[in-house]
Amino acid sequence: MTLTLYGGARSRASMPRWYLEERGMPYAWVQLDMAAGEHRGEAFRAINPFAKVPALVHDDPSLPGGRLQLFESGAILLYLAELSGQENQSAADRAQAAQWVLFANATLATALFVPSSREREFSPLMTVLDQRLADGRPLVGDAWGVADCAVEAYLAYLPVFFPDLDLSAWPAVVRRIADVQSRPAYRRVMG
Ligand SMILES: N[C@@H](CCC(=O)N[C@@H](CS)C(=O)NCC(=O)O)C(=O)O
Repeated sequence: MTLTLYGGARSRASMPRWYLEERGMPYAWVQLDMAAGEHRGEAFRAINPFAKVPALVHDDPSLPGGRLQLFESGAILLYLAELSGQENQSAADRAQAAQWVLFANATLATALFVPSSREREFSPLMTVLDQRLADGRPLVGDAWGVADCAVEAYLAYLPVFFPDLDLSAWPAVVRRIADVQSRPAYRRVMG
């Protein structure tokens, strides 16, 4: 089986790439030259017709047609979680993992990156998240997993995209960002 992840420098592809590194799953990394518009070219549109990264190609004889092509970072993350065999297995745990991945990609991402939402939503959302993270425990089950990867990846974007933002009102978030930044797999991806 071969996993090929397509992304760009400083793109959302860092999230599934971090997950692959954490789980020790072999993969090929294809970094598109997005500044030159490589993601809009015919070759990549055959993988994701919406011309956005990340995208994942999974080649495996057991798949219909021998291949699966996936876009949307959340869908890619959840698929990798399933393939890894290292996530919580109950239906309830899987549902909660999906809940956090969707929260990260829809609610949290909007509150961070859409300026009109940021003003209204960022602070209350961070307050609730801080309370949830205060015990230092994983979001689902007893061990770090795909839910943590999705939420922490966005939290760790904060000092990158908003270096002047004061996070001191949310100490658990600050601690979680520091934990993420010290993880070897994260450092391999983010440098
Ligand atoms: N919801 C999508 C968003 C994908 C997305 O917007 N990716 C950006 C990079 S982070 C992109 O490819 N932008 C290129 C463009 O819009 O031309 C996901 O999570 O995968």
